[in-house]
Amino acid sequence: MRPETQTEPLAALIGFEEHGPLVGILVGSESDREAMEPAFAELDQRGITHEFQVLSAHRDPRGVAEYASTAALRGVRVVICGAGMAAALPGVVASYTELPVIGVPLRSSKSVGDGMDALLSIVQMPPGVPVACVSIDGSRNAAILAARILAQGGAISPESS
Ligand code: RP5
Repeated sequence: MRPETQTEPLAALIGFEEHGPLVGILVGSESDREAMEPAFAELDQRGITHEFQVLSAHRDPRGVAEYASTAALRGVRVVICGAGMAAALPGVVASYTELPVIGVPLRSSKSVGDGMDALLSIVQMPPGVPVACVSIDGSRNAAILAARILAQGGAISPESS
């Protein structure tokens, strides 16, 4: 019988894998998935393992916190976050992890300024919590940048970067 003081494991750790994927890809909405396809393709082509989750910073802040605070433990080395509109997701993730976070501002039918709302939300992080930012809908570049970061840390061979 478990002692009463034992706490439940964080949901994000239940599927713990020692050699989990190197890149975590998050988006704020299912509607963002298609815009991230170039990132999946780029990472697949380079043989870089990755995982994908839909986690919204405003609809599921607890889920985002759990994911971000346990990602490094599961083997993730870079997190790519795609989000549109007031794109808080990359900044919130960066506040819970010391892993490098790359934000991808996404254009959506509800965007203001054709994606400029998300771009400014991601790129204008206050000092102390850095988020790298690629171009609007620039998920392929996010994947290439992730590969270069991984190569610097020796997580992948330079040929894959
Ligand atoms: C953001 O709001 C998402 O990242 C998405 O780009 C945008 C619209 O989301 P939905 O209303 O389509 O779910 O949170």
